[in-house]
Amino acid sequence: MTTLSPEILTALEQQAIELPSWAFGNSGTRFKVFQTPGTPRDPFEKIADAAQVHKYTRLAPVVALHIPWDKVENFADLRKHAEDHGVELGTINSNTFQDEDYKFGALTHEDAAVRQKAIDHHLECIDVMHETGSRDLKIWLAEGSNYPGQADLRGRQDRLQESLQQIYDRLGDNQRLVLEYKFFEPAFYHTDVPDWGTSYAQVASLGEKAMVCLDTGHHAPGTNIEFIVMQLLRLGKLGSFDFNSRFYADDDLIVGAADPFQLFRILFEVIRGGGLNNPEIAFMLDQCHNVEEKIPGQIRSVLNVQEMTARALLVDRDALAAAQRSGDVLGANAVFMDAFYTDVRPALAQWRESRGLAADPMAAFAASGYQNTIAADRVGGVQSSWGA
Ligand code: AOS
Ligand code: ZN
Ligand code: ZN
Repeated sequence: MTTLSPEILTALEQQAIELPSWAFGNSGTRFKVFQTPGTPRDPFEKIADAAQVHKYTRLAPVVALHIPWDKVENFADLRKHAEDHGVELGTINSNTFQDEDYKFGALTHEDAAVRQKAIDHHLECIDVMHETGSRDLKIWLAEGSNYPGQADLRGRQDRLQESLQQIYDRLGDNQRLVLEYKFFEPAFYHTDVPDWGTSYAQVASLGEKAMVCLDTGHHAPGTNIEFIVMQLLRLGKLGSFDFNSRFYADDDLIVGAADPFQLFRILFEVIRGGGLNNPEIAFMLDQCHNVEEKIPGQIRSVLNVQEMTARALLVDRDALAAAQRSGDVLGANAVFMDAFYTDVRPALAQWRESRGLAADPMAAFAASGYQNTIAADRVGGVQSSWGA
């Protein structure tokens, strides 16, 4: 069995992954939102479910919220509820993509009144952040156009800058704005924040409290995502990840499920760039569990991140650097692949037991009976995110 060094175990001990509240609600394909027994009926129940993931893995101490999906009357109550369950509230995600007024854009809209409405929504999110104790306001914009000529690309970019500036100016001293990019969808011809370069250009001109969010599912097939991770870390502008995996487009499937090697390569660059356990970077999941059970889906996800982190920490960086320096192409590749092919699961299971956790969190959760209890108790779980 591979053993993990004390340095690696210390790094793993500090790992913290942020769970998205919407992963616990029923979400949809374009065709059907399937109902899962026991689905939370309100944000309080989503937090309770998220806390189960942390209970069995000790990897997920923070829950990200979405406004308005997680709007409650009193956010101080929700914060207290989270703390009582051993987790804290994290990133606040805004929503300017489900409103009739935003048909032709929100922060980029030609009409100043619509832009103001979208800006005001973000100011309201900042107010919420003060109550929840959140640091990050995450902005993903569903803005773009479908046909060449439909929109003034340059004008929209200028308006976006002005709108973001107004939001940025409202941030508290310890708050940040993270701007997510996505190359297409829902618009198909152009998107206003399609790539890391655009996000970087926008946040760089805002100031130090603005960063880029990298969603792993938001790139064209074949994109070298770990290169982008490296570059953003190098520039000091990687604010957060939205982890998930994809086969085709923005699939929002379990991180590490489609391409564990890509996750390994990304995490290697995170480590190389000083990003692991760096408080400046939020390691968030952005996933939907449409056909699988949601709590086990999230447990599987954080374990996948942990396993690939452990493997990436196993890369012999001295040997790698020596091979790189001497032009030993295959030697360097072998050092890298040796770590990737190392099965760390037995060592991690043993380590978990030494910390008072179950060796197999998936099995322990299944045996706990929690899923049956919520299925019996909660009737009429609500759809919380994507889909009709
Ligand atoms: C949309 O494609 C993005 O990935 C968003 O980050 C996210 O899924 C949504 O805004 C929920 O907050
Ligand atoms: Zn995302
Ligand atoms: Zn997405």
